[in-house]
Amino acid sequence: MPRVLKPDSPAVATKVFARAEPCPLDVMFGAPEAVLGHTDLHPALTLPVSWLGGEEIECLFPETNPIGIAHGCAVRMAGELMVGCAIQPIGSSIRIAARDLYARIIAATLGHQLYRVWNYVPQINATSAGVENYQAFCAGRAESFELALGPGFKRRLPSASAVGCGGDSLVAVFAAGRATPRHIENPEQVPAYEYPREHGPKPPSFSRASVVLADGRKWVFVSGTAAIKGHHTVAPDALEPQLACTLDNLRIVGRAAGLGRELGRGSRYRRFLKVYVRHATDYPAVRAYLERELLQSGDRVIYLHADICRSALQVEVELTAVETD
Ligand code: 3EB
Repeated sequence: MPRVLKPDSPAVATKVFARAEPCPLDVMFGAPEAVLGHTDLHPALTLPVSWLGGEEIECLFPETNPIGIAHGCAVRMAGELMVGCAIQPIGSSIRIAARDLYARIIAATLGHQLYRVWNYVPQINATSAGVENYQAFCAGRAESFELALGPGFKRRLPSASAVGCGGDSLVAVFAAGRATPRHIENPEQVPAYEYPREHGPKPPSFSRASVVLADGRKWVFVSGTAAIKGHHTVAPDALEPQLACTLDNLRIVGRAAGLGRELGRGSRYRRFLKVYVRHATDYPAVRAYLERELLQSGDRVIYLHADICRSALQVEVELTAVETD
C-alpha cells in the first residue's frame, strides 16, 4: 500500500496543493483508522475496512483539482462534479456525530445537489441504549437533511451506501454538482426513507439510484443494494438466495436508471462495483457468483470485508456506471 502522510504536514500540503495538473482522488482500504492525507503523489483517503480482493484502489475520479477544506470536508472538483470526504469522530453519540457530519457535508455542498454518499459506520450492528448504531446514524443523518432541505427533503435524497468499519469515526465520501439529478426508486422495495418505525427511530435517508449528466457524460450511481423486498430482509443469513435477490434488485434499479436489462453490460458504460461481504469465508463464493451472473472483463470490482447495516444481511453490492465516449 502506498505511504500515507498526515494532511497537516506542511511540506505535503504545499507540494500537493501546488500541483497544477489534475490528479486522482484515491480511496484505499485496510488502515487501522480513517486517515485523510496524501500518498506520495495523490490526495488519498484510507479507510478502516478490510480488503478481500479485486482492485486495490477505488478511483472513480481520476482527474480532480483541489478547492480546499470547507466545513472540515476536503473538497475537490472532478470536472463538473464536486467530490469530497469528511471524517467525524463519534465522541459520545453516533446520532449527534451523524447530524454534525451531515450538517458539514450539506454546508460544504451549498448551492449543489448531493448525488451520492458512501458512508462508513464503526460497529454498525452494535447496540447501545437499545438502538443499533446504524439506526442512530440514520436518525442523525435524517435530522440534518430535514433541517437543511425542509419538508420536501425526501425527493432530494442522494443515493448512498452505509457499511461497517473500524476506528472511532464516521467517514463519508460524497459526490455533488450543480445539475439536478434524477433520483430513482425500486417498485419492489419500500423507499428507504419510508421504512416503518421497526427499522429505527428515523428511516434511512437515501434513494436507490441517482442519474445525472456531468461533463456531457451520464453518471449512474446505484446505491448499496441488498436482499430486501418491501422493507423485509429476504432469506435472513442465507448467502445464495440473498445474492440472487440483490442482483434482482440491482437489475430493476439499473433498468429504471436507463442502464438496460443487464446493468450496462456490453454497452458504453465503464462500470465500478463495490461488494461488501459480511463473512470473509464467503468471499470466494460471492466472487464466483458475481463473475458468473453479472461481471464482464473491464469491470473494476473491489471486494471488502464489512458488516452490512442489518445483521441478517450477508452481502451488499453497489455500482457506479459512467458513460464513455
Ligand atoms: C437497504 O436497502 C440496505 O443507509 O445509506 C443500502 C444503501 C442500505 C444505503 C444507507 C443502507 C444505506 O436498506 C442497506
